[in-house]
Amino acid sequence: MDFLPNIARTDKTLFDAMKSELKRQRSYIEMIPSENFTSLAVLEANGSVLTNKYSEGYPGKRYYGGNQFIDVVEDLARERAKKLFGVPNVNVQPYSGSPANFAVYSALCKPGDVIMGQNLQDGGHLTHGFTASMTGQFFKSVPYHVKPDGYLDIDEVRRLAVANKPKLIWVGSTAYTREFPFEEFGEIADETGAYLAADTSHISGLIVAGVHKSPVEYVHIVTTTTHKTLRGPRGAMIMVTDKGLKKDPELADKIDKAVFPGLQGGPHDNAVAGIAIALDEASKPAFKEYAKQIVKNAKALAEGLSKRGLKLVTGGTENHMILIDLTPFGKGKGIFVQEGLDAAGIVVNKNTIPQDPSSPFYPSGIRLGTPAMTTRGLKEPEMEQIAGFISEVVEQVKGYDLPEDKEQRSEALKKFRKDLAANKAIASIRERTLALCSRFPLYPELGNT
Ligand code: DSN
Repeated sequence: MDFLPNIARTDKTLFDAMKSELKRQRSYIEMIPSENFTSLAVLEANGSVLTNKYSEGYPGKRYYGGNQFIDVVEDLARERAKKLFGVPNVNVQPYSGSPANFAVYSALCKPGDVIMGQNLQDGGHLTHGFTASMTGQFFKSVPYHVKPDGYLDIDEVRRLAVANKPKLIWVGSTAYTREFPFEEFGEIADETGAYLAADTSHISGLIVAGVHKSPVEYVHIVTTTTHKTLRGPRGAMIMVTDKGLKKDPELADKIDKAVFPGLQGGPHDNAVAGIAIALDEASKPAFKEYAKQIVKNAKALAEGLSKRGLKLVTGGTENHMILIDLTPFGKGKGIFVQEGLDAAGIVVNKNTIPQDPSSPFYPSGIRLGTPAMTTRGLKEPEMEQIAGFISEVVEQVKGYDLPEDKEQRSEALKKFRKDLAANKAIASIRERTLALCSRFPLYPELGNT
């Protein structure tokens, strides 16, 4: 199969960038927990003629003609999601996770209403009420936190909910390495009359495979992106549960209206087709094995890092993710470790940790995840090897400090990057990460780069 033959012919500059991206994906150890490698079938759907169609509305009720086949596609995606997650209603049209979450607010809240979500530095998502997000500006956000041991402080959640009577409570995060206590959140929502929405973006693949508890029984709404552990195209879904319909029989209608016409125009039907494929793939026994391996790999990586003396938030993991706390080496070290790892061939993201002494742009943690490399076939022995690489890189860069002064900071980073390019230990790790990647080919069908 030729790689992008038409782009190669018509747009050389763009083609070169896209080909280089394929090469990068193949030759780096991808450890960003929210990324994955979709199947070729999902890629095909995303690049298909479905991108040409406008289909505002929902199956059977469209504003434009010519949607008889788009209806089939969207119904397939909706029915597969209902079956896989065990919910009565699904909207597959949100463009991505943030718009999906915003649709939930639009359906349930008025500006100024009280909402609760996990604090950003404690692992929560921007759209769960962080000040820099519109969700923290349009609504009165009451964030809850994790305890000093890194686990969710469910007593605080209860206390804050009783005191503030929120309209909506979010459970779910982007940087939390333990199972969510959905049942207790459900009780708190019931006691206080709040709607409860689970944002399972990171863990949906684990949930449908049965390796993480499902929130469906306990919450009114579930939102999820489709491109993380679920391994589909970029997109999102909003699901309404039986419990949600019991609380509010109009809930599914409210969600549908909030997505369209409330917030969006025409759905991205090419993405909806990709979601249908990903959901079918996720229903297969092989996906269960894949999801189990994601968690086994994360545990193996966590053990490998801990035994090398690296401190992990909560001391380990129960899902696909690990959060390294770099504060034993000083504050704001995330950027040095992220860039050091990148130079060594391992892609991660710097991340805040609970009570981070630094800032979100220069945080003191590193977030790692195993979904993408598990797709490539890596198992526990390779995780042990990667833990070794990470620990070697941390040794190389932990002595660099981030000056407080902005100008000095940019000079310090320049010098750090120059040092990194000349660092022989990092170059030796890069050779080993390249060798590891070459043992687990990615998209061989797309030909040589
Ligand atoms: N950017 C996503 C993540 O990395 O978790 C969340 O929006």
